[in-house]
Amino acid sequence: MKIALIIPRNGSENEKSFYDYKFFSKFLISKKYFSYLLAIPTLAALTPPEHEVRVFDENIEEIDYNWGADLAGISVRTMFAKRAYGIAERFRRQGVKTVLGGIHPSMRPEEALQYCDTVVIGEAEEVWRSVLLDAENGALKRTYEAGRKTDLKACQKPARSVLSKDRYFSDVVQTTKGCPFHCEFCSVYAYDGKNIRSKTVDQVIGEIRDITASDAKYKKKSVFFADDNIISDRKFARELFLALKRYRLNWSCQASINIAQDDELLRLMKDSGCGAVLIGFESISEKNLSRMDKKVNLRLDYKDAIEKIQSYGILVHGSFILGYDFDTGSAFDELIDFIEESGLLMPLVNILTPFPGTKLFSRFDEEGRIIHKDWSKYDAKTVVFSPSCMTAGELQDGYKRVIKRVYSFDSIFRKLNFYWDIDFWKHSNEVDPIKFKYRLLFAVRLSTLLFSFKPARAKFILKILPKLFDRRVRVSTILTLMAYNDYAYTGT
Ligand code: B12
Ligand code: SF4
Repeated sequence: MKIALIIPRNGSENEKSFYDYKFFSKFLISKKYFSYLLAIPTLAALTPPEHEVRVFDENIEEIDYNWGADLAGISVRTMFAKRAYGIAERFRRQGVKTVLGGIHPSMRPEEALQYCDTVVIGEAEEVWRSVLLDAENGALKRTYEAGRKTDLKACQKPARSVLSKDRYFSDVVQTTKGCPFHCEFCSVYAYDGKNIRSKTVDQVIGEIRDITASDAKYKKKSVFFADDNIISDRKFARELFLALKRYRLNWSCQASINIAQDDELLRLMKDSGCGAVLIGFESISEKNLSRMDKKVNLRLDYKDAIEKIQSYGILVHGSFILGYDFDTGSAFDELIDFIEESGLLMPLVNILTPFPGTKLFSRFDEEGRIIHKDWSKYDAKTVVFSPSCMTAGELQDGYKRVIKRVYSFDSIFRKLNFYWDIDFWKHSNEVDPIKFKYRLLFAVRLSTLLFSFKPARAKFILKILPKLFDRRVRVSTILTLMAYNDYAYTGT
């Protein structure tokens, strides 16, 4: 069979978000995206070789509906479920069998079945071959669901060779699945289970070897570890970090805040190339944290934790949620003050979103607080529920105010100077110095933006230009921050 594996567009063409990389593409004059969905090369690896597989990632290319696919497999998260359903319907109209999988259809199979032939509920590993066999025999069932969780140690390597690798900034590797906690807003424990399952270190290194070998032209490979908490199994994490050291990666990950208490792990992380860690701080209100059931955050002082982790040269991307039940009108200024005082360079600020399958979704649904189920707006930047202590409009405006403040050019410039003064990227600059020619190219391209009628940006560029040839400055950091500013100030 000819099998099309599809990543639906995340957001509309004109919309912007923290994650869309539209600013990057425009700046670099080449359409690139942050990364692919790991489910796609995972499915490709599970597909027997007699089939022909082609990947269409709408974030970087158009889908060729005339390719002649016999079957289309579409990976679906809530924020692009609406788009995925549209794609499935179009394929179906052309007589192509359509299979939807991923977290959203798994949480709402009845809904998804209205738009496709088959839904795979949960992980693909145990059922994908049966799906393909049944499709070949014209006997596709409506749903497939594995009877047990996948043993990651028995998994094959994702087939990344099917991807247009040069169109992504970062590779994605997953080492563990599952989470023992039960945060109210999160679907991970419900989907991936409460037990931590991990690959072997050798399996992960096998993937890293493929990644580093296939793109030898890039001196340093950028890898994002798609674990919910890279330190959930500390023994495994320790062994992994030791093994990663020789691959000269520039990697980032997600971890729980208590990483700050483990100096040995922090040192191993840094030594093996970790440049940044995303930490779900979620809220600075203890009442909210208790309501969320995010107990791990209650035990530590956030500012101390940030300082400690960053003292190892690992940048903390703090992630926050606005709109939880105890957030009142003062929550916005409090969060701005916290971010500015702690110097977080790239905070991720989200609006609370009740994703299907979470305890939060059930609670809000019972309380009649879900405003609508237009999944395209379940993007963590749009209010889709009625907050407790303010109106939906106040929450939306407050969110906008927070991101505008923390990503104002004044704030960015102040924070950058702080990080340059302490030579924060010293280690990265030693092991992976930025060539003069790249700094020059960056400066030239940046200068062209001086004429785009954005006075605040032009002022920022004029202040930044003389700094670009300072060895302490990483140009990619500046570009990311400019992209965040561009998003924060969209529509104003
Ligand atoms: C890595 C990650 C990110 C990365 C993105 C990198 C990337 N390109 O994926 C970053 C950090 C940028 C990110 C950001 C966000 N994320 Co995120 N992220 C994850 C994470 C931790 C891992 C995803 C992953 O790679 N899994 C590994 C693959 C192999 O697993 P999988 O996709 O589930 O695929 C398996 C099955 O689902 C199934 N399957 C999947 N697709 C298909 C298709 C077919 C045809 C079939 C048969 C089977 C199948 O088989 C696969 C193999 O077992 C998940 C949590 C998780 N544990 O999954 C959250 C998760 C996907 N993120 C989530 C959210 C909400 C966000 C954010 C809004 C931020 C936030 N507030 O948490 C932003 C939104 C970004 C955006 N606009 O796209 C939610 C999505 C909820 C939902 N219902 O859609 C999740 C589930 C976490 C959660 N809190 O509940 N995220
Ligand atoms: S938010 Fe993090 S700690 Fe909480 S349940 Fe989800 S993955 Fe686990």
